[in-house]
Amino acid sequence: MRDQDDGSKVMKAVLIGDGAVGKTSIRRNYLGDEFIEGHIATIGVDLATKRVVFNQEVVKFIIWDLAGQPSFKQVRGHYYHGCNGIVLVYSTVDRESFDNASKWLVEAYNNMGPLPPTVIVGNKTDLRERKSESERVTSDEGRRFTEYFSEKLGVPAVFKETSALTGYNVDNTFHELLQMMSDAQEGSESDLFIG
Ligand SMILES: Nc1nc2c(ncn2[C@@H]2O[C@H](COP(=O)(O)OP(=O)(O)OP(=O)(O)O)[C@@H](O)[C@H]2O)c(=O)[nH]1
Ligand SMILES: [Mg+2]
Repeated sequence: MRDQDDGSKVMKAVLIGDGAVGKTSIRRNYLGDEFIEGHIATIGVDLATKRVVFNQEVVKFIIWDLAGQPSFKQVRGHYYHGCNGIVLVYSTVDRESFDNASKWLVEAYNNMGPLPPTVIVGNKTDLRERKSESERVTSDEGRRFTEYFSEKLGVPAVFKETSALTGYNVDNTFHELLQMMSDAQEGSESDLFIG
């Protein structure tokens, strides 16, 4: 898709996952905004846009940062449409948020149909050391879940661990998503060409 104003390429992604796992914090870090200590729950949805140079082309990257609380389910439904990438976040120190990851994929599927390229993100790695083993979600668990989901549904997916506090792996996460989104777009354009 192209921006109507300046003709640059537009890529749209959606940030999903349980409340308080750090979606907004990751997004803010990516945009260069400072870290906020307290949890200010997103109300419905926040929109972020960033101009990135990707493969020597200026891309307008639009990120819909959705509220994780169950009460916003209906509102969220509207924002999945037209997105060609997903960042699904859980907290590596909140096992319930990891257990809920597949529910988020179901919600995405119900609103989008076959899923676009997805990054599964285990956030808050800076806090993991302080937690007991039973509370921590390990890297292996995150990786296995990602592989399982990717194979089962035939969706391009990668696994990343991040800290929105230190910024660890945040740029890399969005960069890989853009790469996968761009690959998928090229794939579908060549399908059209062949077909
Ligand atoms: N230590 C640490 N705290 C984090 C990290 N990411 C987020 N937090 C904290 O976790 C809380 C929730 O972060 P948010 O980014 O608001 O979470 P959210 O997923 O956007 O939550 P909703 O908007 O309610 O869905 C805040 O108090 C953040 O400061 C991280 O990587 N490390
Ligand atoms: Mg939020």
